[in-house]
Formats: sequence, C-alpha cells, structure tokens
Amino acid sequence: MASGTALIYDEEMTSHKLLWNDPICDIEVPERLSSSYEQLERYHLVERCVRVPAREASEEEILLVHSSEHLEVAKSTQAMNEEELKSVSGNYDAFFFHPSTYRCAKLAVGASLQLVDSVMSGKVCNGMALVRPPGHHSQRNAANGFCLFNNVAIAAKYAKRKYGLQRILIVDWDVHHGQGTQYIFEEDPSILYFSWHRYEHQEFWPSLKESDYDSIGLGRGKGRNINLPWNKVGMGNSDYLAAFFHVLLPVAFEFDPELVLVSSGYDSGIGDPEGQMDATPDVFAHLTHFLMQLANGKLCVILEGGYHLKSLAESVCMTVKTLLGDPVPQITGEMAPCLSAFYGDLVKQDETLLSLGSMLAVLDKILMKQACNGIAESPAASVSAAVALRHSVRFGFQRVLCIFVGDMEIIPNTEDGRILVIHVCEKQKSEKTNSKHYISLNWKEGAEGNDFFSAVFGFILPVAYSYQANLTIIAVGPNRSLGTNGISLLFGSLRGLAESRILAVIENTDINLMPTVAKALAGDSTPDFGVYAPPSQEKVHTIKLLRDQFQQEWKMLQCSGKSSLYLYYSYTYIFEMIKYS
Ligand code: Q9C
Ligand code: ZN
Repeated sequence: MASGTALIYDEEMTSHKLLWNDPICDIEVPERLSSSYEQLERYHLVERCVRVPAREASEEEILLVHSSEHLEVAKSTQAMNEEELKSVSGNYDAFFFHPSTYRCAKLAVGASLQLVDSVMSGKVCNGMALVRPPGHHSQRNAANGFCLFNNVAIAAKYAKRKYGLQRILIVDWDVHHGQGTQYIFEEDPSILYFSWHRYEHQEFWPSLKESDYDSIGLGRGKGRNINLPWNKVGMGNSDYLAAFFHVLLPVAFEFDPELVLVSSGYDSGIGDPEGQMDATPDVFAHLTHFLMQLANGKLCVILEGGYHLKSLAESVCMTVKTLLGDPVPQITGEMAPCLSAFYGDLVKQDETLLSLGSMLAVLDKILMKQACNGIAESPAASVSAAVALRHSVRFGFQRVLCIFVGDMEIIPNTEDGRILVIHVCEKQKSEKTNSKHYISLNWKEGAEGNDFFSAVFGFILPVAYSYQANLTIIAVGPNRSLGTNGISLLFGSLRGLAESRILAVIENTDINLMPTVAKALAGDSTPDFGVYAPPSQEKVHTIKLLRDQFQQEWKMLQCSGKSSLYLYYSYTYIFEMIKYS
C-alpha cells in the first residue's frame, strides 16, 4: 500500500495580488500561502513530505469544467493595464485580476492535478496542495469569490477521466458555500459533494437559496449534494465533529468513495474575520483523520480560503501533520479562544510500538510515553483488560475508555467514573444493567460484515469524544460479534482520541487478528467495506434507544448545543430524501 504525503507549493502563486483598493477582496493576500509554508517549515513538516512540483494546467484540462469564453477572458487579462484589469474584475462578484493571475490560476489547477496524479499513481498515499487563487466559488462561466478556475472540480473531472473513477467524495470545509462546485456536479451521481457553511438564513455571502439543506442534487445526482448551513456564528470543535459523526461520515461510508478531495478552506477556523467561528486548529487534525479512513486513505487536500494568517497556518500544519500519520492531538472540551495557546502539542513523539509480550510491559511503555500504542495477547482478554484499566487509573489517568468486543468474563468496576466501558457483544450474558460508565451495545455484524460504521459514528465516537479519555483500551475477547472490517474501523477511528494512545488486548485464540490490529494501529487506512449493506431496522432501533438513553450524559450524542436539533433533523431529512427519491 502507498505511503508518504505529497506537498505541493510554488512561490510563484504569491504573485497574484490586489493592485487597487477594495475592502471586499483585500483579505486574499499572498502571505496566506507564504506564511502557511513557513510554518510548515518551522514544524519540520516540509522535510517529512514528498515534494512534488506544481505545473501549469493545459487549456484542455481547464475546459473539463469551464467554458472557452471564460478561459479566453482569463487569458486576455495577462496583457492588461491596471485600469483594464479593474474593469474586467468588476464584471464578477468579489474577484480581482492581476497580470499574473492567469498564470497563477493555471498553476493552482496544475498543482491540484499533480496531487491527484501523485496519489492515484501510488507515489504517495495522500497530500496537500497550497494554492492561490482558490477555486470552489468559480463556475463554468464565471470567476467569483476570489476564485478564477475551480481547482477541486477540475481535479475531480480529471481523476474520473484519467483513472476511470466512479465515486469521488468532495468535502468542502471552507466556511463559505462552494456554490461553484455544487453547480458543476449537481446532476453528477459520481461526485458526492458535502459543504458546511455560514448561512444565517441566507444573510451571509453568497446569500443563495440553493445553499440551504434542501438542495440535494438534481436528476441522477439527487442525493449526492449535501449542504449543512450554519445559521449562527461561533460554531466550535464539537459542532464540527457532530457534523462529521451525524451527517457526513455515515453518508460517506455508504457512498464508499475511491478518492476523497478536500476543498480545504480554513476560514471555518477560529479568528477568521469571514467565518467568525470558534473551531481550533486541532479540529482539522480530527477531520483529516476521519477522511483518511475512506478510499483506502487516498486523500487530496487542496487549499481554498482562510484569512487569519496565524489560524490558517496552524490549521494547515495540523492537517499535514495528520496526513503524515502523527498522533491526533486531544481536543480540549473548552473552546480555546486564544491563538497563543495553539503552539502546545504540535511536536510529539509518534513512535509506534507494535510488540507482543506481557500486557503490563506494553502498557507501561504507553504510560511512560515511550510508545504511542501497543498490542498484548492474553489467554483471558477481559481479565487483562480489567488489570490494565486498574493499573492505568492507579498510574494517575483520570479517564480510561475501554471498548470490549466479545464475551467478557469479568466486568471492571466503573463506579468512580475513571473508567468507561462500552461492551460490544451479540447478547449480553451478565445481568449488569447499563449505566453512564458501563454501556452494553448489542451488535452482531451482518453476514456482509459492513454495517458497524453506523454504530461507530452514531454512538461509540460521540460517547468517546464526550468522555475525553486519556487512554483507550480496546480488548477483543472470545466470540466477537464483529468481523475484521469492523475491528479495523474501531481501531482506526479511536486513534483520533487520547492522543492516539491505544492498548490493544487480543484473546490468544484469535491470534490471526493481530495483523489487522497492527495495521490499524500503525495508521493504515481502513480496508474497503465492499458493497454497502444498510443496518437492519432492529439495529437502527438499538442505536436510537441507546442515544435516547445516554444523550443527557454524553452530550456529543445530541450533536452538541444549539445546532443539535437542526443537525438531527437535516440528517434525517437528507436520508428520507435519498431513500424516497
Ligand atoms: N459583500 C473564499 O473563501 N465576500 N472566498 C464577499 C460581499 C467574498 C470567499 C462579500 C468572500 C469570498 C475562497
Ligand atoms: Zn471561504
């Protein structure tokens, strides 16, 4: 499997700039690119990436999305004087031309295509392209919102054509609606487009009716356009995670893309003058981490907006660090409004210990931070897990999460709240009743073995993120009710918590599970899920009951605070539309 992370940056894209006074456009500055790159250098992330050169896109490539009229207008601006440039710019909503704009925009498209080629050829597993001008507002026949050519849309068409792809997911986490991308793929069932955006009941730019949640795609593309409009500013980490858990990820796993492209705007991050949101840079590590579980890890992140230079640069670093496979930083429960606090956890040991041996030896390595994770085999997984839990609490950990899969002979004492057990089993054998810190999730993966993600995103991750564990123990006992795909997904997803500290305990009769677990812990992408089998009504009901029972205690189940009801209903709505259209 491919490994490595591509990074594409060409200083020449900083030459596109605003030459006159325009308070609407003056935030889209060259320093957005240079300061992000310098921060990547400072964190020594550049040297860990595979450098890939940008190139100019050909006219033919630009015409995959744009009209020849649009291309000709763009081309004609190369030789214009300032007055002429200003006049052409005035034909568009929020756009400026510079004599170098056409060249830069061709590099921005070309850089995106180079990234697609690097990932699709297997040269690297994933990567990021730092580009200007951005792309997602750009339409077939128009520049718009600082965008001339739609970099991501062209990349998607190019990937379809050159590599014969049939399903591409575009995640647009920029704070603005990528209406350009929506229009381009509205009728295309091969592209699933997801965008969240500041909307405020159509008050916020671009103030379009079609940015609302009821634009779900047209014709054969119906159900493949998902808008999540934020009707308030101040959305934070938990809102973004809830949107992923409750809206995007369930649909994305069902869609099963062959490639994921991110329209990666960081104006959705804290401090941004456009977005006015509260999400801190580490949230982008989590978002990136989740998307790495799809499409065999084939993930291309392409810069869009982001106008607070510091917030932008930190968020870009978080993204690249995660693409490189570093442990995902722990999300603080409180929203950190102070940018100076961001430096904290950026440089961490990412050593991965994959050793067999006595459980305590492995656990001690994790507790002493000599290793990030480890695997222990045990003749009695539930005994080992209970010992490991007690040992970690004695060591001083405040919150240890234990996901136990299969039969559990002894159930640890969870009364003091320092241990949370989620027990995944076909049918619970003990009489122990559910409580805030002991939850039995009765789940037997279907014969097709691919419906467990609905339990992971619908229940396990929201509870786990609410709990904010310092350590995760995943134990697999006898008679497990999950297949290897379900187990990989569990390990892969939980790497996003507790700074990726995970102890795996595997019953020694199930030793052939080791390679699966080792790969998932090492950060390999979750294997293909194959044909989607929807969870049965009974399973949907199981999750609903658990959510109703625990959403007071574990708030992420409610999709957090004010946006919760909204999200829940829009999710239901989207699914109704997909199911019944
Ligand atoms: N009153 C990107 O983030 N604002 N573009 C116009 C008009 C334009 C944002 C305000 C914002 C464009 C890529
Ligand atoms: Zn934006």
